[in-house]
Amino acid sequence: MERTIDLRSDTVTRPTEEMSEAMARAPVGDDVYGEDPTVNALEALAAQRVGKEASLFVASGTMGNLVALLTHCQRGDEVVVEAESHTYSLESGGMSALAGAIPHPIHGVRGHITAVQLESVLRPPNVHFAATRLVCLENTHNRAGGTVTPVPALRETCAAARGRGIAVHLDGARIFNAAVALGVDAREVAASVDSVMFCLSKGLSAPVGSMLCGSRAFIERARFYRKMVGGGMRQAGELAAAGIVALEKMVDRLAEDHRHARMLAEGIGAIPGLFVDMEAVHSNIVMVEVRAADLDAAGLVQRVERHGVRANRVSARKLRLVTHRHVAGGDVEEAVAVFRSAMATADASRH
Ligand code: TLP
Repeated sequence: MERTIDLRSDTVTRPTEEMSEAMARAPVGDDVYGEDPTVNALEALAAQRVGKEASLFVASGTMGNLVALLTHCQRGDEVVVEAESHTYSLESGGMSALAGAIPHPIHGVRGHITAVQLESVLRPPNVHFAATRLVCLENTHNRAGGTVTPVPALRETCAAARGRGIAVHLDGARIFNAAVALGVDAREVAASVDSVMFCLSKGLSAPVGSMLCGSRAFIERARFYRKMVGGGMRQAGELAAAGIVALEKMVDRLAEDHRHARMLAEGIGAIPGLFVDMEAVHSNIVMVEVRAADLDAAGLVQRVERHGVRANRVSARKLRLVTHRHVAGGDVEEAVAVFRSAMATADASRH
């Protein structure tokens, strides 16, 4: 069996050797008492990297978004979300089931809720209406294909929200991909939002963990809600040590993942029966539409998997490919060849 080229997600990245070494020698303590020096160091570093006062180490991106919702909202509050956002569509309904919020989904423009779109759905206070407390943005936007929202567009939506006394949370699971793609500091991407969550465990290669960042007062309350959902950790410094390496060493290399994604998109987009919207390829994600009449996304995923290429089906006709540290330039070429032959076989079996 040949080597697998795993394009399902950047979450499959394994820790680097430097991370494993840092984990083995990390000084630890009980973090629920605030006594883990490595967690404290990671929280200070993460806050600084996105320009916020404080941050909180959480088990996952899903937990970070949930804790943000619990901290911003009361039960019954309305949250404006992008209709394809991870928070709304891929977090097991936690927004309603656990935070008690009512989502108001809007189809954004390449994953972004514009200021004009936001203005058009906000209603004046009235006894009939749930109180709109929060807007959730996502940058890069996963389902839109890793699309990046530029800083001025973020700023406009945040200003529209702020003008109505509404807070903004950014699901920045891949905020460093956005920053690298835009050629700006992550602080600029996060500057206009009230809170931001980002993941250490995706392209940055840490084994576990995400950071929720915001003002000192916000993070103090978030710490309470993290405990409530069972996320208080003890000697978590071993995990935090990998997170520190992720932030210090793994950000700049994301540019390589973006180059590979573009190569992959160009190669796959040129295969008859497959379509890639090149305008949407901004970072390390490529969405592929299967346009062949008698093959769907699930069928194509199965076919390429037989040749060692793994992809995720996202809908009947769409599959997702994600580049990361374990995908080299040669792997991209090989993956394109596997897709090409899978489509050619599909074509031949029709005749
Ligand atoms: N996304 C995962 C899957 O859940 C789809 C992936 O493979 O891309 N926000 C965004 C934008 C995300 O893409 C993800 C993970 C999360 C939040 C949740 O992070 P985790 O998986 O750590 O809970």
